[in-house]
Amino acid sequence: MAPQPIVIAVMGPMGSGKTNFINKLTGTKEEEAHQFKSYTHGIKEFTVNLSRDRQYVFADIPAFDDPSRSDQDTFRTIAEWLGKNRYRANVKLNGIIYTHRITDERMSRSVCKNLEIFSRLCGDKAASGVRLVTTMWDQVENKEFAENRVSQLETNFWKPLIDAGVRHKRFEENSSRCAWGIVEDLTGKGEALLLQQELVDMKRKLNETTAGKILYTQIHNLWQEQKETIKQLQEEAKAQKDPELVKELEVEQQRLVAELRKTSDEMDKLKISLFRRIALRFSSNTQPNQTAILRFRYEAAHENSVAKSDYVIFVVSPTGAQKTSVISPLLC
Ligand SMILES: Nc1nc2c(ncn2[C@@H]2O[C@H](COP(=O)(O)OP(=O)(O)O)[C@@H](O)[C@H]2O)c(=O)[nH]1
Ligand SMILES: [Mg+2]
Repeated sequence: MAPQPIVIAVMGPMGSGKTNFINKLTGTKEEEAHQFKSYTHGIKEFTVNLSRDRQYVFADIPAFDDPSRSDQDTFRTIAEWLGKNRYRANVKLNGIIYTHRITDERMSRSVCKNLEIFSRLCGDKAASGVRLVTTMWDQVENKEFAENRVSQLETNFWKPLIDAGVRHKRFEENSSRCAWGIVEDLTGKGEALLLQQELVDMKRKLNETTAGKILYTQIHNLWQEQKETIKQLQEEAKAQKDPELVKELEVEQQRLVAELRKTSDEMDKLKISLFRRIALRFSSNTQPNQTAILRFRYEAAHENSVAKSDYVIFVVSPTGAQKTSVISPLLC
């Protein structure tokens, strides 16, 4: 039987160096890399044969916040690739590289978004196969600044990942040697990512996964900000006397309303229905039973354990009146 390839996914925000890193591993410039390239579920994969019994597959995973596609699309593409293609066929990732430009002076919204979804998608169990890779070291002019950035990242933004066992590596040279140095110890058998477990083992829908819920929260926050900006623009336009400026404000307002509509559509696609939300309260019990139902009722009765956004439904009737059979179908 042919040995399984070592599969490594490369993730990170747009422009953080994913494709460049893979190009260094395949030893080619992008336009020459066709001989290695294939698409699986919309994800670009590059295969490198080091020897007859050692084959690598590097996957160039699309970033969130790409203006050319919706986050929902990106998320579905990643999930299909991770879930259906690999995990269901019992092929786990051997490693995940997450790239970050060390030259970035601050964490932009987009960089934060990518990092947050990435960490929720991985989960703690897979941490030993994850590498946070800082790129652009060869472009660093102020070494002290870069070292300060590393400390800030390690003690702040990356702390939960590092605490879970994720390691930071520097792509110091923008060379093939350096890229291989980073991936060479990623040969372990690999652990399932949280997203894979949730989608395949726990049969969750995409929007019900931990990463899906975070994506929803982020889109919801954006939607609220957009709404607030539109309101401010309306007030400004009302107070403005100069007709030219009023016109400009109205044009901007229209543009934002169109954006708000798009955000709202994305949000709707990720929304979890009321019944599914109730069902998910019980989903830790694969065999829903009376205890789970009682526990839920108990939690609901305690003000502090119910979030404002939770729906609480009491099912009350005499013993034997089929309460469980009414509730159970909601739990699958
Ligand atoms: N000098 C240098 N350039 C880099 C490095 N990483 C990425 N780049 C360049 O930064 C740009 C964006 O990188 P790319 O790999 O396309 O980012 P992606 O969107 O994450 O795939 C490209 O022009 C790369 O050649 C690096 O470590 N050093
Ligand atoms: Mg790229």
